[in-house]
Amino acid sequence: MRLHTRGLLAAVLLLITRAVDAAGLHVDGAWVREAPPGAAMLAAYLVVHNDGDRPRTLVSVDSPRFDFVMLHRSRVVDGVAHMEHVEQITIAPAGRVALQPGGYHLMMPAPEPPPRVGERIPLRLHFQDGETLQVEAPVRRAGDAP
Ligand SMILES: [Cu+2]
Repeated sequence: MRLHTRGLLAAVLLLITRAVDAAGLHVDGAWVREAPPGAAMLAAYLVVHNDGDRPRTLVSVDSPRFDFVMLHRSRVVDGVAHMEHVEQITIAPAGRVALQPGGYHLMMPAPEPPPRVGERIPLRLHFQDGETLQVEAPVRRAGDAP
C-alpha cells in the first residue's frame, strides 16, 4: 500500500516535471563537486533527458557563478586518463546522456571564494535550437554524490 502510494506520487511528480519542461527536455541529478582547497577547476554533473521525438543537442552552459563553463569528456586512452573539450553533446530521441565522473562533465574555473557544500549554483543549458533550460546544482562532496 505504502509502496503503491509512493509510486503514484512519483508518477504525479514526473507529470508535473514534464509539464514545465521545454519541449520534452529535462535535467535531473545536477551537482557541483566541492573542490579541494587550491583547486583551479571545478566539475559539475547532471543527466539530460530527451523525452521528445527528435535529437537535441547541448551546445553550451553558463552560470552567474563562473566566468565560463566548458563541455568536457574524460576518456582512457591506452591506459592513460585524458580530458578533452567537446563542442556539443547530442541526446537521442527518448534517450538520456549522463554527465558523470569518468565521462562527460562540465568544467569551470574555480571562483573566489570557491563554492561550499550547501550552496546551490544556477546553471543554464543552451541547446542548438535556441532553447534554454535552467537548473540548480547543489554543491556536494564527491563521496556524497547521488
Ligand atoms: Cu574536465
